Amino acid sequence: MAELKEARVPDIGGHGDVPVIELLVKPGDTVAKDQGLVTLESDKATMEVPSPFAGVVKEVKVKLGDAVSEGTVVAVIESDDAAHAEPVPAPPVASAETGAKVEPTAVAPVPDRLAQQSVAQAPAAVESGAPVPALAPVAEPGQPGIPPMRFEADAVLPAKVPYASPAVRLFARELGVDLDQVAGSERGGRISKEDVQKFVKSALAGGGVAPVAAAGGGSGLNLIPWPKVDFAKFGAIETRPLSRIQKISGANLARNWAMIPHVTQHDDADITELEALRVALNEENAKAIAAGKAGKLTMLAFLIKACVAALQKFPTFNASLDGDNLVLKQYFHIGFAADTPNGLVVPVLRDADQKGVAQIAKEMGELAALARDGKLKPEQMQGGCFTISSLGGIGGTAFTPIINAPEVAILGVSKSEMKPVWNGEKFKPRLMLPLSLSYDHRVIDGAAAARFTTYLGQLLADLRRAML
Ligand code: CAO
Repeated sequence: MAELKEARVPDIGGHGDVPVIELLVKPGDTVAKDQGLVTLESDKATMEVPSPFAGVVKEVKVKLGDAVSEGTVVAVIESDDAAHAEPVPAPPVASAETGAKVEPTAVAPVPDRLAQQSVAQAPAAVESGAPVPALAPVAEPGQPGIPPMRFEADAVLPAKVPYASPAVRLFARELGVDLDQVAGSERGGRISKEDVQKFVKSALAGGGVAPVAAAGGGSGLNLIPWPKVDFAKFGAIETRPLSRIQKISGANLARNWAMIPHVTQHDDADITELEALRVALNEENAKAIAAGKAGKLTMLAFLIKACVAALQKFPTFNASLDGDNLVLKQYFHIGFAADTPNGLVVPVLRDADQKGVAQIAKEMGELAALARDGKLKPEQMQGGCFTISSLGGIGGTAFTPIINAPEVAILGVSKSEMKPVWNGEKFKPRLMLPLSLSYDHRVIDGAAAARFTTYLGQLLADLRRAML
């Protein structure tokens, strides 16, 4: 007799308010006992919440970004224990990907299924807005005492997600190996550590490279391993672990730098009048700002407004590569790089085209505060179309920002400075703002980039142009 039962978060080692980073099931799905329902991410690891019983998912009670603790209900499952409780050994099933017959394999008991995974894997995808691949079962096949369970590769592995344990994924990541390129020798095409080692040996011997699939097609990187140096041999050292954010953003930055052909176009914008207007408006509103009734207008808020106008004029900058297609977005969500004690994050300000500068400045202040406190939700870092990275409050004359894939351009802003500018008759002191626009040369050519920065400069010199 079927009955509705609640699946709750089990003991997760005392962690509380752990965010849900992935939903592994949806209403209507049939789940086996111990099958993952959602993935959680603590400071140190990701883990799946297993279903305590077999049945059909009636309701998923959490959504992406929700914070859960031990006992939180994640799903309601219609359980028919008579029908589902004892998974029976299943006949081999065909893998849709390979067409090969896949033998039934085993899954680990509940504690082992709380799979510890490198934080650099799934969260990186969360931050970039990409879908997070489901975790593969982590138990070694043939482990004693574990009942065999039907393994349906399609159900467990989304298309093209290589089948490997978290430990093997971490190992491959450390060596810079793309698991998509490694043939798995174990049952069901599962990739072992030895498979990765073999792949690296073969690549080093010239028998093959470790190509990295690019968004716009495919390209190959034939990298030698990272140098291993015993620094202590040369003097005193201190070893500090990277923060979680540093690991995530580092992996994203390395991929973007390696896979996107970057070019950076530099220009200076005359913001003499704009800065005078900004200062005047802030003075007018000084009392309201001091009382917390109005937000301070920041240069970055004006820049966002000007960038939206430039993106509207040059739509290929508000686009993403998707295989052989360019996806042109009709919305304008702008990311801005924020420096936090734990590292770089990019909050996204939504629908900037529909907001005034004061509203943009207010929302940016709120997002920057959340970023500094480490309280940004995943959805507040997703969906960006174009990013601005401002180092203007710190210093410098120019830099090369790295594109935030799958976006195709990013604007770097350095410190404005009074400079003598020739007006055709004489030098006049003008406040000049250095702009550094990095763009994906597969999508944008140099002439378009020069037109974009020139137009942006004209807008910043006279924002009335944005109304035309
Ligand atoms: N030129 C000169 N001065 C500037 C300026 C510019 N381009 N931009 C800002 N300033 C000045 C402001 O006038 C302000 O000065 P006052 O306090 O005297 O008024 C001060 O710098 C702070 O400016 P702000 O409050 O407007 O903040 P911001 O817009 O500069 O920065 C934020 C906000 C969230 C972007 C910032 O805190 C930050 O994190 N910056 C670093 C981003 C980063 O790390 N980028 C690199 C990514 S790649 O590693």
